[in-house]
Amino acid sequence: MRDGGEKHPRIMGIVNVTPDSFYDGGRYFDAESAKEHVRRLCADGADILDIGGESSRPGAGRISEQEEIDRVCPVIEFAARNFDTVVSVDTCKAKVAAEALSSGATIINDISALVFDDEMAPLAARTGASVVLMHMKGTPETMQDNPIYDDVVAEVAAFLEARAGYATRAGIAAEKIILDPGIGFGKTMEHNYVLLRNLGRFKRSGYPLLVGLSRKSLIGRLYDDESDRLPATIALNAIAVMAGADIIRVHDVREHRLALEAVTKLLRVPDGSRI
Ligand code: HH2
Repeated sequence: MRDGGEKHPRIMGIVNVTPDSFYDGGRYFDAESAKEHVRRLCADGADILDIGGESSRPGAGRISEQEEIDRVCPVIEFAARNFDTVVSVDTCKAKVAAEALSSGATIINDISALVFDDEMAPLAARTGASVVLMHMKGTPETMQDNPIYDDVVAEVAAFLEARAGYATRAGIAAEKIILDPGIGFGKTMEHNYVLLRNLGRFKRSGYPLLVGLSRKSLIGRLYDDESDRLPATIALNAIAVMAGADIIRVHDVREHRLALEAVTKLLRVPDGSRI
């Protein structure tokens, strides 16, 4: 993720082919509007598209593998065929991931960090796909039931390092592994902010770091109006990039692309001073 020591944060644009995602559920549920969204995000400058068919918000309906495949694969194929953008599939199911890879995805974004499906690690090892390993406490159904940690940063870091160890033992190359502290997945608002303040801890393992905080409740609780979440999303993502995030996962690609122009400029000032 580094070029000659200079930072190039990547923007991962979210494509939710779902009826019930917390922010954009239903907006891109039919294949045509999802494809239109892909076109838009590519034109806006997405480096990666993360295409998912099942919402992970607490209380969202679970769907079958076949339904998930039917939702995501036509959109993945469209994105991979028509654009240079890297395509990621947001799934915890190995059968869905296998079909997605055949359709042109090259990253498996597994919010269970290869825990939910034993076939996921061998699949990634066999195919050479990259994997995002994300921390979640419990499952999407249980994760927000009073999450408690003694030390949230140490516990999330230990979990991610253990999962990276599991992945490499399963034959996934170290350079294919990306870590993600899982903002909003089994964390209170306070936990989320503590994790964001301590992103540097996750860089110690040497793997690229992905942060997904776009429009989530850590921001939403501060504002009454849904449309007021974007400025804070951009501000916190800029801070995440300053703290070492290599990939930011966002709904609003154009706005982040514009904001990162200035942030990247700031990061590259060659005067050697620390911020
Ligand atoms: N957040 C969501 C989904 N997938 N993957 C990673 N690696 N990191 C995240 O923080 C992350 C993720 C939830 O956001 P969204 O996709 O917008 O909502 P929903 O799960 O309701 O579809």
